[in-house]
Amino acid sequence: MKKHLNVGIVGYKFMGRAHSNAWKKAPLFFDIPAIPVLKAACGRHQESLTEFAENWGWEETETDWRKLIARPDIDIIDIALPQDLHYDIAIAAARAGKHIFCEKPLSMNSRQAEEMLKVCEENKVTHYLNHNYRRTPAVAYAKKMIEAGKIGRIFHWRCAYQQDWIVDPSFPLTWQLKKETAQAGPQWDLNSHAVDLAHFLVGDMATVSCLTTNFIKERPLADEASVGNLSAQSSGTEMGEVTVEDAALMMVTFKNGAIGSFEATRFASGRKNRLSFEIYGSKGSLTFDLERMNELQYFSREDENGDQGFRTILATEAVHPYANHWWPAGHIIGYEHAFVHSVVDFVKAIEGNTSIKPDFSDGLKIIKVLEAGIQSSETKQQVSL
Ligand code: SOE
Repeated sequence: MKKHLNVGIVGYKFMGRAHSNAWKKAPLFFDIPAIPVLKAACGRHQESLTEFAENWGWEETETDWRKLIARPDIDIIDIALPQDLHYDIAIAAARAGKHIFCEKPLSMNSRQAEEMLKVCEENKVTHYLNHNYRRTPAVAYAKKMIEAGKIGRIFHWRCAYQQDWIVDPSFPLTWQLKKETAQAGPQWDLNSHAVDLAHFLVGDMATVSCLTTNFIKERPLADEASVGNLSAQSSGTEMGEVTVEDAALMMVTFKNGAIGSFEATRFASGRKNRLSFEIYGSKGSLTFDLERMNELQYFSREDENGDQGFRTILATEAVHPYANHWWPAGHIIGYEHAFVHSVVDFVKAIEGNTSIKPDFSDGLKIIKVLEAGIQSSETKQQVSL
């Protein structure tokens, strides 16, 4: 019989559900060295927590994360919470020798991120930061194509992460719109993913220039109980100040000589969760759009001159990372699958005593870029990393 790894999850909303699904599905579709057990779910409100735990098959519940971490039967702490709650839990979990699966963005600032990384390293626990999009087959295949030299020297990275869930001024002031809980707006929430992908596919950055803006300065206060999957209701007519930016535009230089741009917004009407990137190199180009996440567009300068043009790669063949564990070629996969792939690689890393990317060191590097962006937008100066 395979070894079991007991998971304790903290958080039971959007990411709690996405992670629960991943812990359950991973051993069904992948042959992994240990079986994750959905041991205990933790949250503050017993009634909704119990409902969540029963629905997803978590064996037990805890309403205090400190108690969850103190339990000797828990091997992994899964932090499926907003970023203002990561630091204390990650530090305590690492000190207790638990492996950590943490939602992005890593932390509120680089000081916290440095400490989180240090304590994980001191306690030799496996730490993973869930930038799930790296493990989309099409994106993982893009990385392989770049490594195989098919794009050549990269000149341009062009990325836009666009959503539209707060265009309506009556959308309430949820935790994502307050500096004390979110640190920043799309710069943290969305550009953290985009910067992770840029690090993964292009490389480290040298300088950052950034412009941020705020379109709606005040919103009705939120009824906290109603805050769900990017939806929420207001609690009445009382208004509160929006203390994060609504959109961020970054321009960067990479250490390898490439240049890049990042656009992150929650004000792009009609764009629900559109993370798109374009990479232009000396031998060819690649483009990706999360709203068509099974596809990659590839242009090769080495094709016959008359035949040249962007072609669509449907990343569902056995040769595409992770794809052969799911369905026959052409039977597409979705948003939740990358979370499953993350769990698979995380369990392999724990059992193989190796690290997994992105980890807290990658998270720290990302936070430094995001911070440099905010600094640049405030000072109107380019910032060197
Ligand atoms: C909200 O903008 C959000 O849920 C992000 O927080 C996630 O990381 C992203 O994957 C989808 O959008």
